[in-house]
Amino acid sequence: MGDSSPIKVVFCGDSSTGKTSVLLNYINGSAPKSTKPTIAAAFFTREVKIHERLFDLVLWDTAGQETYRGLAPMYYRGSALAFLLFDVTSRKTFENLGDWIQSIRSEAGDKTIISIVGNKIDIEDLREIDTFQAQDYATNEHCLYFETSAITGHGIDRMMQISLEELATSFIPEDKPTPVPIAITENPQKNGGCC
Ligand SMILES: Nc1nc2c(ncn2[C@@H]2O[C@H](COP(=O)(O)OP(=O)(O)OP(=O)(O)O)[C@@H](O)[C@H]2O)c(=O)[nH]1
Ligand SMILES: [Mg+2]
Repeated sequence: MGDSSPIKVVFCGDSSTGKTSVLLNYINGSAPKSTKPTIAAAFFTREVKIHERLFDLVLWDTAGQETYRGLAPMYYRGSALAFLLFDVTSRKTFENLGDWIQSIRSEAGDKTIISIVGNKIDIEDLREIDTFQAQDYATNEHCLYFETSAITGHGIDRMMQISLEELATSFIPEDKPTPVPIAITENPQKNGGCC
C-alpha cells in the first residue's frame, strides 16, 4: 500500500477511441479482441513507485458515449492526470479534443496534467491525423502527446511512465533530493467497479 492518498487518473475522450482497451492493456499486458462501450465508468487500482515512494493509482475509465457525457466531469474532479484519447483514424475524434480539454480544465483545474493520446496507430493505412499535427496541437494546449496501439501494446508503457514522471515533478511534493526513474510494480491489482 502506498503511504499517501491515492492519485486519481482519468481516461477520457470520444467513444470508441480505445480508452478501455488501452487501460486493459496497461493493467493486463494485452487488450481484449473486442470490447463493449463502457457504461458510466469503471476503475482499476495499481501501485507504482515514484521517487522511491509508493503511490496508489486509481485509474478511472470513463464512458465516451454521448448519453454519459454529463457524468464525465464528476470523474475529473480531483484528478492529477488525465489521458485524453483520440483515434488517429478518425478526424472527428481529434476535432473534439478542444471540448474535452475545456471540460477537464474547468472541473479538475489547470494543474491537472493532460496527456493527449493518439490511439490505433496499428491501422496506419487509415490514419487521418499525422503525428506532427497532433504533437503541435498538444504543445499549443500545454499537453503531453503520445501515440499508442492497444492491439500491439505499442507506446502504452512509455505513455504511462513519462506522464507519471511529469506528475512526480509537478504535482507530488518533492521530499527526496534525487529523482529516480519510476518502477512499475508486478502483479497489479484489478478492481473493476462501477458507480
Ligand atoms: N485496431 C485497433 N483497434 C482498437 C484499438 N484500441 C481499441 N480498438 C478497438 O476499438 C473499439 C473501441 O474500443 P474501446 O476500448 O471499447 O473504446 P472506448 O474508448 O473505451 O469506448 P467507450 O467505452 O464507448 O467510451 C473496439 O473494437 C476495440 O477493439 C487499437 O489500438 N487498434
Ligand atoms: Mg470504454
